[in-house]
Amino acid sequence: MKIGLVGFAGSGKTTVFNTMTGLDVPVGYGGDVRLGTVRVPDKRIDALTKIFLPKKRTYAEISFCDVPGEHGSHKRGLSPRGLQQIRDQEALCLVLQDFNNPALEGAPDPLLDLESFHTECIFADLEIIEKRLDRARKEQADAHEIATFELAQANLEAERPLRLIPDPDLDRSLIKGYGILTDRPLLVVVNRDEEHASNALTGTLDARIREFGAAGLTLCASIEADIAGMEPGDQKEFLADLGLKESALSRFIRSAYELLDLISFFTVGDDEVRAWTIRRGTNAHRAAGKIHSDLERGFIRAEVTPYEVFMDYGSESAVKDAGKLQVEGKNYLVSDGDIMHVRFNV
Ligand SMILES: Nc1nc2c(ncn2[C@@H]2O[C@H](COP(=O)(O)OP(=O)(O)OP(=O)(O)O)[C@@H](O)[C@H]2O)c(=O)[nH]1
Ligand SMILES: [Mg+2]
Repeated sequence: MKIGLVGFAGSGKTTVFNTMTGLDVPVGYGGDVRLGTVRVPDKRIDALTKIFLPKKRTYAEISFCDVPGEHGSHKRGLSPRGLQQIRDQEALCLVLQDFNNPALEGAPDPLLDLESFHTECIFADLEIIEKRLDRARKEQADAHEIATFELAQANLEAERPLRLIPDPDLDRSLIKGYGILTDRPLLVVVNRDEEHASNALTGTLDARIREFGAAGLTLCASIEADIAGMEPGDQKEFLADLGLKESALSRFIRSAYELLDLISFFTVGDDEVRAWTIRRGTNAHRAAGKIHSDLERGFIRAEVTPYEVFMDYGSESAVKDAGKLQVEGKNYLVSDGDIMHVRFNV
């Protein structure tokens, strides 16, 4: 999954990037666009690895793209370059400054920044949609296409992010590929001073985040970045001192999976134990295609064991002997933690 870190100058994006990736990119002012990848920790993969002793173990991955803010302008906003960078990301993470940054003028105002970001994205999308609509009308495109763009336009004019429109109402296949920002899942990270890091989100800020169909998370990125750079043993201790049970990365991943409605299924064997990320509601046929297109094309059946069942019996043969192996067809909806073997023929 590709997540773009966006936000206004000095909001702490690079610090969040360091927190998530454990890297040590210089913070403070601008810099280059950076990419970093993290493994999605999963205890189930560790447990399966102990049983199968595979040559390779593969976790799910999230890649972060850190986009520098727009400096030097009197108005707080996103740069055209910044907007361009985030268009090809699958999800956006907006970092809001809610700490005193001595390099910036004035007091932090995360609500104002959230509203400005929202407005900027609405206008950027409206520009694209209106162009498409004009062209579709000129070229006398079919009525469905025109209606789709009109629906998008009407929502944007009412300042409603497109992500709020449920799937059956908006034909997303027609707006895909145009880099529409308000249709991207949005995670809002409220970046706070140490003392307020663990306070819950409340009030208008919380309400607006929900109204935009986004998920919110609070943290103190500068402290968490320091912790992320430590040995795993020390990390727990420092987190406990802050009154936190989990690292920012774990909390972030959990929110992201929830927001995007993602689940994991596993493939196991002597060669590799591997986690695959899919949307909840994906059927076995399409999940097989995630592993390899041949598996989707030649799909015969999926042999499925839920992770917990597998752990109860301890081996695939024991699961089979107990009659607990599920044999499923194309339309089976894959569940989180399913261990899948796809039988296929091409
Ligand atoms: N007190 C405090 N300072 C922070 C926090 N997060 C970042 N900072 C500081 O704020 C300054 C800016 O942080 P960056 O991470 O570089 O911000 P940025 O959003 O990447 O900035 P640009 O890329 O220039 O737009 C740095 O001096 C950080 O150390 C935080 O949670 N609390
Ligand atoms: Mg930066």
